[in-house]
Amino acid sequence: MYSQLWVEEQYKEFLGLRYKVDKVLFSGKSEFQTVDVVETVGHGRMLLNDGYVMVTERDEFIYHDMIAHVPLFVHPNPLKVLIIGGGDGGTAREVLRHSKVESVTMVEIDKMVTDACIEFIPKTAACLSDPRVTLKFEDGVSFVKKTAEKYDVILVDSTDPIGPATPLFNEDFYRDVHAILADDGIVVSQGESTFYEAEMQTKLMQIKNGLFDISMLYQFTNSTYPGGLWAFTYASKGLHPIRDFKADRVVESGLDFEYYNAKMHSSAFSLPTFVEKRLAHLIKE
Ligand code: AG3
Repeated sequence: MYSQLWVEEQYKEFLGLRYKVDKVLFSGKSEFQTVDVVETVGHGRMLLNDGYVMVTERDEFIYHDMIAHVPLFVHPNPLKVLIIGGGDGGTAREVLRHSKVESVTMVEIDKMVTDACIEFIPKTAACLSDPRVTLKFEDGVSFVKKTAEKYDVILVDSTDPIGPATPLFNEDFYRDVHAILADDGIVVSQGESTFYEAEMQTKLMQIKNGLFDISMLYQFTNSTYPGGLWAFTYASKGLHPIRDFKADRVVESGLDFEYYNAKMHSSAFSLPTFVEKRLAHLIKE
């Protein structure tokens, strides 16, 4: 008898993505959302928040390479990095590979997510014991409002704009992010499905266009997010992701990547025509 247990992400009431499950490792309900970790047959361990796939061991490297290395190879001296969300630890893991980085502050609203990942997905979460990491289990929205610190790079590694992440897609939040970003700072945010979340993605671009000197979008593919095609938004107070990118730094870093490389860095900003048509007026470069 083989297992007949499947997990399905239901998306937008018209799409379902199913994965065969070997074993349920953790199921909990925090005050913010449901948190599940399952061992899948085809994608390794998988974290779901409110039934939405956040991370699978098999392909998380794509998302985490692209959220972290694009800004960190553009910024000439990224010493202080702030991560909003990112409770699974994958983003922090990639940031920490940059030896220049002196401190990583991660503000995750839901301790249950991080605890479950530390226990069941060490591939992403083991890095959180690094002495350069400060973990804060609190609301990212109020953190950016009250902190007196400034950050060189801010990464908004959020879930979809439902549940606890909803305010992370609002202008108020980005006004505060802009205020705590150093003068040459960069902010990269989870930018949703280019294909299915056009409205939300456009809204995020509008917000960033209004607040930052540079505002762009770059894409990657991830087989376990609905539609496969997904995006990050890039905004900065001046640093341009391609003009200010020194490809030699990637080689000089001595780091080895599974997805990211210097060509991928620049090409990710090339947008398909249907996306360019929708966003051209909001891209500021
Ligand atoms: N952040 C969530 C990306 C959005 C996934 N959406 C979905 N499956 N409907 C990923 C966190 C990785 N650190």
